[in-house]
Amino acid sequence: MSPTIGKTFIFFLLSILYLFSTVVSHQHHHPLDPLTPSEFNLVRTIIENSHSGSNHSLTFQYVGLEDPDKQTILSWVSNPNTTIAPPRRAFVITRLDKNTNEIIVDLSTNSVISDQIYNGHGFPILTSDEQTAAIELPLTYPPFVESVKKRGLNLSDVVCSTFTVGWFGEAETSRVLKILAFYIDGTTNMYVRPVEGITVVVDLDEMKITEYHDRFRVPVPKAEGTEYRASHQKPPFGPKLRGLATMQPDGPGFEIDGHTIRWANWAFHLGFDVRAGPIISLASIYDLDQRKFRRVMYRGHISELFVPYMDPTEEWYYKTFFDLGEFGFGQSAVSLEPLTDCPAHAVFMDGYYAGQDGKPTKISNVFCIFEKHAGNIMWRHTETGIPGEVIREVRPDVSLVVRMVATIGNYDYIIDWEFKPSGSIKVGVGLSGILEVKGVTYTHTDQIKQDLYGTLLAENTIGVYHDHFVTYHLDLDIDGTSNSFVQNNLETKRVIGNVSPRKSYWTVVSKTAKTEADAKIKLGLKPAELVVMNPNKKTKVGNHIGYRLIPGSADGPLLSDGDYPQIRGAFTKYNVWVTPYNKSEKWAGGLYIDRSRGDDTLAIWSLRNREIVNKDIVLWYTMGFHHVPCQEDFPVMPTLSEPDQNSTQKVHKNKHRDHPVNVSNSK
Ligand SMILES: *[C@@H]1O[C@H](CO)[C@@H](O)[C@H](O)[C@H]1NC(C)=O
Ligand SMILES: *[C@@H]1O[C@H](CO)[C@@H](O)[C@H](O)[C@H]1NC(C)=O
Ligand SMILES: *[C@@H]1O[C@H](CO)[C@@H](O)[C@H](O)[C@H]1NC(C)=O
Ligand SMILES: *[C@@H]1O[C@H](CO)[C@@H](O)[C@H](O)[C@H]1NC(C)=O
Ligand SMILES: *[C@@H]1O[C@H](CO)[C@@H](O)[C@H](O)[C@H]1NC(C)=O
Ligand SMILES: *[C@@H]1O[C@H](CO)[C@@H](O)[C@H](O)[C@H]1NC(C)=O
Ligand SMILES: [Cu+2]
Repeated sequence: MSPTIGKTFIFFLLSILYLFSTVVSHQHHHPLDPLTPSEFNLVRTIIENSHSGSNHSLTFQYVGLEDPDKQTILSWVSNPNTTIAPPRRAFVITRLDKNTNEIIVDLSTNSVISDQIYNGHGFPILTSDEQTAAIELPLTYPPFVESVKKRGLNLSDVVCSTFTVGWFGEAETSRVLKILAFYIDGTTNMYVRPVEGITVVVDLDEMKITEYHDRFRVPVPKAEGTEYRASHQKPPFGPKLRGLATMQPDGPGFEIDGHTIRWANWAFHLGFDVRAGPIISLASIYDLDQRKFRRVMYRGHISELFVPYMDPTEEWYYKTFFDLGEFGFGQSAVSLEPLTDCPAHAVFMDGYYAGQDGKPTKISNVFCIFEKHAGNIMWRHTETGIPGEVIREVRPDVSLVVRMVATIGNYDYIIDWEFKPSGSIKVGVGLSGILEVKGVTYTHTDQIKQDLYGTLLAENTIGVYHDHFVTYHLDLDIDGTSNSFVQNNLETKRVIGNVSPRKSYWTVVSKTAKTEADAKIKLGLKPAELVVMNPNKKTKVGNHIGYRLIPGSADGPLLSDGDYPQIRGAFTKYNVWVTPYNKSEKWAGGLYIDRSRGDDTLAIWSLRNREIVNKDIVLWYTMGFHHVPCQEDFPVMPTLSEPDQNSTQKVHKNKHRDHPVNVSNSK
């Protein structure tokens, strides 16, 4: 039976060790549990008290668990009954008087452990509250009101949205963002109806408009044919599921104990963070022979999502978003709908984050957890070769899925962590939602004589070319902390001499990466297996124990290295990087990425070229997609899922439609 199940990792062979005994339930907290609502309130009180006198303008930009050191966690996990639980601490980033402060708060002693001003480049995550405040500003700003009137539009049908502005070599940067307007009369599909030509710049620290331009007018794309709500579609509109549902009369096959989830041979901890969204920790797999859990992944999460658009004109050039570090995947998470976002038997979990005022904000049903069975076969064999017998063995393909959806403006990202009984972990991203489009005067491709940086999707509507680079931080600890990164290269060999009718064959030549420089890899250039393995452990027959990365879409950046967005997004230059573990290296684009200058990225850290042989190492993996919008992406996009599809296939082209669309539009 082939062990090749699952797309992103294959579990090789199990051998010995690591006791990861019963994961604790009698303790109040697992030390990796996200902060609770009362802990958020406590953090707020402690910090406000420490700033008494000047707290009127204090804003909480980030509040999250300050995770204990790995060694502390590992010794607690291996002996939770006798080890004292590590102290609960919060890491907080505030803005006060135009300064960014980094604060560590201890929740057992109610004290501030450290509080320092950050003096480097870049700014923290934007809060929802400040973005909500910013989009109100244009609606009462006389020049904007005048611009709307001049276009013959109704102000009450104008809605605004926020856009980060990037960094393009400016010596001085402040916390500003741009506001763009959209028109909603007659549709809810606002993002396909941009009001072009207007630029509004808002300074977030002042919370006022600091720059305003109205450079040109083009028609707002029309509302007809943009509606996506099923209730507004002409029948027959389907397919209808006719009561189809998966049933689990005996309840789900998994167990949730606080934030620890156990299913089949898996156990892991699921955390929620306002920046990362889901964080999977301490994933380990039960070894039936050894009767113990063995460690696979200490910590895995999405580290950054870089989305640069390819239109260099005045109104569009700056659109080079870093969705995690600017908007927050957790902050952008939406409540999942039972029966549509997740199947009937899913179990839901809520998530909490601190609002700008430090008070806890709840996202109900932020995660769903379910056993997935799509009717597929995991493994089968019918044996008819034995006289007098027919032996049939079939195993259904069932896996455990943890799902979250982050809706960042127009785009919806469906994040799945899928655990398979084979030992593989599959990370999946579904790209859905609505394209970010540009309004133009053109109504037919015959009129177009110049590069429009995109595809004409409908009258007056260009879908602008762009990329999505999803970078994962995967701190694998295969059967222990000391691991190596090995490339098994498939190399063609000539047959020398007259020993065989064959002239050639291929074989595997393994190479262990010595330093970080050896492990920077652009995928797809040569056939190789990429394995994180434990050089200190072997199977009974002597093979090493490891996990292989089975990549999905491997597109790399096409921007020039010296282009500002690419300097900031330099961590996308290679699909794979390996670094030695360092607790502070979590965010591939840097801790402060809004207006960053690329001086705190994975690409910079790796220049130290540290040793990575038989060390605690972290694997960074970037899935990339070049998105050339096609007419079928309008008025909504078919969901593109990775890594479910052929990596060389062009995004969205010729994909089946699984969204309501106006078919007469797509001829
Ligand atoms: C400022 O902090 C003090 C505690 O020192 C608190 O009593 C007060 O309510 C805070 N003011 C605001 C506006 O949050
Ligand atoms: C820890 O204590 C609990 C309850 O007292 C017990 O059931 C469990 O077996 C203990 N675990 C270990 C690893 O000693
Ligand atoms: C603006 O709204 C009013 C009232 O709803 C409506 O009568 C008018 O036609 C609208 N004008 C435009 C240009 O859409
Ligand atoms: C579909 O699109 C066509 C062409 O844009 C338009 O005439 C028609 O009204 C649309 N139908 C619906 C149901 O939106
Ligand atoms: C960990 O990484 C940070 C950021 O790259 C660096 O400043 C620090 O020196 C590193 N610590 C160690 C022990 O290497
Ligand atoms: C993916 O599709 C391309 C073209 O459609 C084909 O050449 C390639 O072999 C496929 N790759 C895989 C892994 O199926
Ligand atoms: Cu896209």
